[in-house]
Amino acid sequence: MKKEITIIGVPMDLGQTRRGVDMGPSAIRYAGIVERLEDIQHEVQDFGDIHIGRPDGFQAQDPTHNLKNLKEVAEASEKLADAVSSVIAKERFPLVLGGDHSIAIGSLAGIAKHYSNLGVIWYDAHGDLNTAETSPSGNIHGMPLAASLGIGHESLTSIGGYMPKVKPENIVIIGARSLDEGERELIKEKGIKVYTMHEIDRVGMTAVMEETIAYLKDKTDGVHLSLDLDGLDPMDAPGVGTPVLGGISYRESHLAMEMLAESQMITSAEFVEVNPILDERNKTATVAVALMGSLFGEKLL
Ligand code: HAR
Ligand code: MN
Ligand code: MN
Ligand code: MN
Repeated sequence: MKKEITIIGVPMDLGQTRRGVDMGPSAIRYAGIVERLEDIQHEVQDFGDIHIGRPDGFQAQDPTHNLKNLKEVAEASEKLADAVSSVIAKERFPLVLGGDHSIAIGSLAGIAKHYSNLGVIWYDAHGDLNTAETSPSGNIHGMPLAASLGIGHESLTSIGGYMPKVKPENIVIIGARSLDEGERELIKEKGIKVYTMHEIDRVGMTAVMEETIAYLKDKTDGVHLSLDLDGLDPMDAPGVGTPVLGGISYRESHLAMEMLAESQMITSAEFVEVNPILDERNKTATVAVALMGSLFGEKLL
């Protein structure tokens, strides 16, 4: 089915400390995302990039918290939320290109107000469920899912002027293999559904996706896919800032995207953490584009 898609680039690198991930949107465009989606008959509009302010190097870290670049991340999140929301208001499909994963705070703030029960699929090696208190790094890209649940610093939970964006029972995490202690506790406390690499190895991606789709189908009125390229194995997606051994393969990911396409349940998506400086000949952006092709219904025959 033909979709009207609007691409929004978010050249954000302030949610973590490795330079280069701000070039992710360019790398994904260079790998041919617009042509790829047009080839399968979608109507694609490229909104361009959200402007990301640079941190004021003369400003000392706020002594009341350990959150790096909090002000700049919060400002960018508000801008992104407005942009995403206006795309949905025009009944177009928002496809957000990162940038580090902190951008999900803004994406979800813009998306969730259009739904009464938004589902979220978090495809990632990490849980991104930290707060200032549990984070080992102070990096906000390790916190967006917690912030979207309304947990964490008020500057992050209140983006868009409301909270929470998503309910714990409407979340599915897929690919987890690096969780901090506080994240494990939160997963148990909130009863969040998680398919770690163990379950993917054990029952296979087909069963994981069938279960995920069945779990979200009836209780949600829209589902956002937040795909962190580090969910994939570093062999297939080397251009990421925090690679973790033993991830989901390209083939499994491709299958997962095809099953989501068949389900017709995805109403918004973001692809994040592509870092071309750490990449091998734009491989990770190329993988991201291939996965977007599958997500939007590309077929072999
Ligand atoms: N859990 C660690 C932290 O919070 C590492 C997070 C790395 N995050 C991402 N996003 N790449 O998934 O610092
Ligand atoms: Mn992530
Ligand atoms: Mn990750
Ligand atoms: Mn296939």
